[in-house]
Amino acid sequence: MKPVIDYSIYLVTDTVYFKDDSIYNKLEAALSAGVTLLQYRDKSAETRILYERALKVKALCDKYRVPLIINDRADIAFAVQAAGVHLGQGDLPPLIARRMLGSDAVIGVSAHNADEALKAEADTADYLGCGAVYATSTKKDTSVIGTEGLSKISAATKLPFVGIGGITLENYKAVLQAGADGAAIVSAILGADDICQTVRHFKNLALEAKSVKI
Ligand code: TZP
Ligand code: MG
Repeated sequence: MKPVIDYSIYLVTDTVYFKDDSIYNKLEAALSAGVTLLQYRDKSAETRILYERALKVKALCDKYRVPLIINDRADIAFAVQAAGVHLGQGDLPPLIARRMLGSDAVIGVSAHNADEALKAEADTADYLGCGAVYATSTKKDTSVIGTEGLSKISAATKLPFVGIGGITLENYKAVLQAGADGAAIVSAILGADDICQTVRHFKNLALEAKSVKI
């Protein structure tokens, strides 16, 4: 069965945090404090290293019963039995990843506008990652779509979607108010002095936003 996913606090990793093994303590802190979904994203490691790191991240996710998504690589997702894969516009087509991973796999697609969102929906994507919402030093080769861009995607698609790019405790609620089901976050969590406290803070904001919606 396809897992039910809570997209509200979607932690995404970045290669810079894999310089040493302290990343695993950081991820465990974030998972223990209530991250709802985790993406292992590591753009420059060799395949064997990617596989070994993904296995470690998978063990942590399993401990906290949080689904794991692998960035770019359907083969690594299959190898570590992750919940699914996240694909950019230049990665494998979603339908091919679906054929590789099966109907229960969670397939996410990066969409920068309504056309890409509708194409991903037709290609059986389960969710969209939309951004960059705000400028970010974590990924410089991307354009900024703002919360206006999120609202346009929200109007165009029925798929759940998360905002990504420059999302912090200060602007998280604006992302949810633009229609997003959650936020994909790198540096505001992994770069925080107190990761547990930061994730709890995001959690409180998510709960507040939910109670306003109801
Ligand atoms: N895709 C669009 S922006 C981004 C990615 C992977 C990086 C987000 O990182 P941060 O540190 O949360 O801005
Ligand atoms: Mg990619």
